[in-house]
Formats: sequence, C-alpha cells, structure tokens
Amino acid sequence: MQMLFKNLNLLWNKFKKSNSQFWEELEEQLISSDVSVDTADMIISNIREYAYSNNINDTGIIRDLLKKEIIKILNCGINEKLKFSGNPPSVYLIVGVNGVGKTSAIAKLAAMLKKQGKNVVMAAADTYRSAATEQLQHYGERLGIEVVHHQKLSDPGAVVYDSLDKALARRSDVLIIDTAGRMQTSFNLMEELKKIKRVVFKKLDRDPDEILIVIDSTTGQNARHQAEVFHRAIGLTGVILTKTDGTSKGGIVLTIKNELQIPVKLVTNGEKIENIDLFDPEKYTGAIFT
Ligand SMILES: Nc1nc2c(ncn2[C@@H]2O[C@H](COP(=O)(O)OP(=O)(O)O)[C@@H](O)[C@H]2O)c(=O)[nH]1
Ligand SMILES: [Mg+2]
Repeated sequence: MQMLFKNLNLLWNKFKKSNSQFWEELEEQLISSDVSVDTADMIISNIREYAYSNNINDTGIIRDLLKKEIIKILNCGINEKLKFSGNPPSVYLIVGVNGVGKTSAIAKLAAMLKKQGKNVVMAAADTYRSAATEQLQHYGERLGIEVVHHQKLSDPGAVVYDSLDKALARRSDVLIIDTAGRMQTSFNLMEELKKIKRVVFKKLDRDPDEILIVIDSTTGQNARHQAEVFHRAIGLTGVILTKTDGTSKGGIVLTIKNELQIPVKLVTNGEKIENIDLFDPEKYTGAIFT
C-alpha cells in the first residue's frame, strides 16, 4: 500500500498551525485515499472538536490525534484474527464480485495454512464458469491440496455438501469454499450463497466460521457498496483486501470497519502464492504516517 495517504506528509509540511484551509485539505486527502465522505467527516470532526476545546493548533499534535482516531476505528469491535473452530473443519466461505482475486486469494490462504501444518480442502463452488474450477484445480495440483469439484453449472450446494463429507472423512482442519462472482442477477447469487450457508449449517450445526468478502483495493469508493450488499444478504465476518501492491490507497479499510463493523483480516500484495499476510493494524497505521 505504497500510495496510502501519500500526500499527508506534504500537508504537515505546508501547515505548521491548523486553520480552516488545513482541515479542508486534510479531509480532501482522506477522501482521495478512498475513505468515504461520512467516515472522513466523522474523523475530522472528532479531531477538530478535541483540538478546539483543548486549544491545540499545532499540526504535529493533530497528526498524533489523527493516528489515535484511526487506531480507535481499527481496534473497536470484532477482532482481526481468523477464527478456527474447536470442532474441525473450520469452514471459510469466500465471496465477492468477479475479478477481485477470490480464487487466487483462496490458493494463497490454503498455502499459508498448509505451511502452518494444517490439512486443507478447497471446494470449487463457482460452477458458473468452467475456467473457475480449472483454475482452482491447477492451484490444488501445484500445492498438493485436494479440490472437490463437480461439472460446470452443477449445483454449488452439492459441491459444498461433498466437500464437507471429504473434509470430515479426512479430518481436515480447514475447508475453503470458492464461489461465483456474477450471475444473471445479484438476487440469484445471494440466494445461491444463502443455500451454501444452509448446507454448511445442516451438516455441521453451525454457520461457516468465516464468511470473507474479497475486495480489490484498487476499486475505490464502490468497494463499500459491494461489502454492504453481501453483508446484508449473508452476513460477513471479514474482508480479504487484494492487489495492495498496485495503485491502492487503503482508505477503504477504515470505511468498511467504521461503517459496517467488518474488519480486514487478510491482505494480498502480488501474484505469487506467498503474497498474502494477516492484516496488521499497527503496520497499516505506520504506513499512513511514513
Ligand atoms: N497484482 C496483483 N494481482 C492480483 C492479486 N490478487 C489477484 N490478482 C490478479 O487478479 C486477477 C483475478 O484474480 P482471480 O483470483 O481469478 O479473481 P476472481 O474472479 O475473484 O476469482 C488475476 O489475474 C490475479 O492474478 C494481488 O494481490 N496483486
Ligand atoms: Mg474465481
């Protein structure tokens, strides 16, 4: 996330004392880094009120207030760690629109978990495009990880059912489910995802341990809308933020956490299989202020 709030430093150099111009430019900076208008407004008014009532106009101190405000947003509520069930397999349902990096993020996550000694199974429940299944199978062969798949256009619920059987039989630690990104309508897609959830519930007597939406960090402000639509339909537990090696800006992390209370849990930063990391709020905040 090299581009993250990249002009903030210029702002601190330009203004040693705050004035209305400073606040305006700070807000513009946040918005142009993909923080939503609402979240940027909230951040600025919180800091501005605090600064005003404490007679603070030194922008160096305001910078620390901004940092605290960002940390407050990232730390409140749900924790960022991936959830593992005490009753394996842990089931991770991966959702998101086409092209955001779902299938490759699944392979990266599976490789990361395998490296930690976990037994992983992947389910090719994006049966809408045959290339999607093939892509996951390729990864599976390369990584030595089993992929459960059916034919093109077969019922994704049935793929998930079989993959749960397989994961239970093999006493796998984690089952990761790939899903379709586009259907004739968003309604159909959401119904399909709800059905997958029901299949998991019937089999394990609980919801998937994680329902992660994959967000392309170069998408811009529309990413919030994507998260909201999926969240309303199926309830998300976290975000996988992809393509942060590109021209991403990173502000979307704050927007989604602040407005939907959904934490970013994983970040991918390249096309290699090892280009995945757990989201680190400290590192993120640090990157903003370097
Ligand atoms: N540079 C870069 N490219 C990525 C990253 N993640 C995914 N991609 C690329 O994005 C494209 C779409 O990825 P794919 O996993 O097929 O997306 P899906 O349609 O959501 O399953 C592929 O060309 C990937 O190589 C990333 O972190 N960095
Ligand atoms: Mg895919």
